[in-house]
Amino acid sequence: MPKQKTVGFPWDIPQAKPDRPLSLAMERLYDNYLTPRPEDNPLFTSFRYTKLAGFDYSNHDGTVSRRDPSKIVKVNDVYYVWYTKRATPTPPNGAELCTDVIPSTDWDLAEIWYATSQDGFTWQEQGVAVTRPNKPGLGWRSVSTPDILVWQDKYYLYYQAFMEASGLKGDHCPVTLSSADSPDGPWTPCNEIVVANGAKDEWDQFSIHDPYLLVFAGKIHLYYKAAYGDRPDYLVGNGLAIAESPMGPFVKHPLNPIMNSGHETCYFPFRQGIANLAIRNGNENNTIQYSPDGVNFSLASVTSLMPTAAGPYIPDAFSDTNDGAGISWGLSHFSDKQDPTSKHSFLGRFDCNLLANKQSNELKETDIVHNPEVYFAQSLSPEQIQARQK
Ligand code: AAL
Repeated sequence: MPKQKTVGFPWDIPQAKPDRPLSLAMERLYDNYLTPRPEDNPLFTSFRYTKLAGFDYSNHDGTVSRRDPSKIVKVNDVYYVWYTKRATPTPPNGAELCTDVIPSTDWDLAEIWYATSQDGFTWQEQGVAVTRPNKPGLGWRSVSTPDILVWQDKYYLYYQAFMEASGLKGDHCPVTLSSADSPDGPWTPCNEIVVANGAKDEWDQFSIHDPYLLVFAGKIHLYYKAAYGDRPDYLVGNGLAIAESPMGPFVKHPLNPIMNSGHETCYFPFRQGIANLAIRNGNENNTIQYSPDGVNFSLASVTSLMPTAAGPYIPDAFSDTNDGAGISWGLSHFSDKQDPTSKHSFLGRFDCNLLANKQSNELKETDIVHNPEVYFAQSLSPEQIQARQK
């Protein structure tokens, strides 16, 4: 029997946009998202987190911090990750009280270390990759927030090079690189700024943060983050600089900023284009976005509890693929800021389901139930309670 045409919106969810007047929200459902149900959307995921084995944090007393992991690469069946490591006599003490050995922020007086793993859960710290040069060398105060590029069989670590304690004037730094023939080093610093801060009064005049490397459309794409405007009224955005070889020149895209939201950068090849996790900060915080050209991004899904400073395992980050496979796990950091006497960060693993050829329905949950303590951790201060009781 032919189905009777309903007057109201149909019960069987139409997979394609139905030919009928639609509310703005329903127009958007079909225009903005790959599928009407997030559960069916390859660019929607929920996240799961697992603690890592193998790292020592000095009883989490704040003197040891590991944060801002790079993307993960696999070489000869071994996973590699690079990250900011701080090992200082005290936790960060703020810009006013910092000295040559006491850090201002969690990423001050840091070095770049690396670790390897066979399974992504248990890691072995292998040692330092990039140390701080003597003053006034680039990054003498701190080297942090690395990412890796593999290009023509050579390895390149890009990272933030601080020439003053972070927090003195802001979080100001440019980006430099070190290169090596093997992921185990030794790393040779290029001793040059490879992505310079913007000109005076431009949005990225003070900081080029979170360099993040992919090879796309035959060229090296370096995504980065900068915050513009005076704190606390600042806006965080991402920029793109493109080069034909690792030392540059990196040409900033004329449309920068290319993302209006998102703190630490996280991009990966997806099908013909590039996908992005917009994490922390901005109107489009907690979204996953997609761009066919690596420049112009649109919303692909909205999610929650995203990994901070995500560094995913990306098998095809540098293969200039036209058929990006997506991601299913990586490392992120967790910052313990509650107690100022033990402030530090530690690495953990996230799992997700952002595979282009979705093989399972796992990790496609929209209704994430949190432990009540997660809510009460966001408590009002005693002063705020008092003000509301008046
Ligand atoms: C991070 C990153 C950059 C900033 C600081 C350390 O989350 O955005 O690396 O400079 O915070």
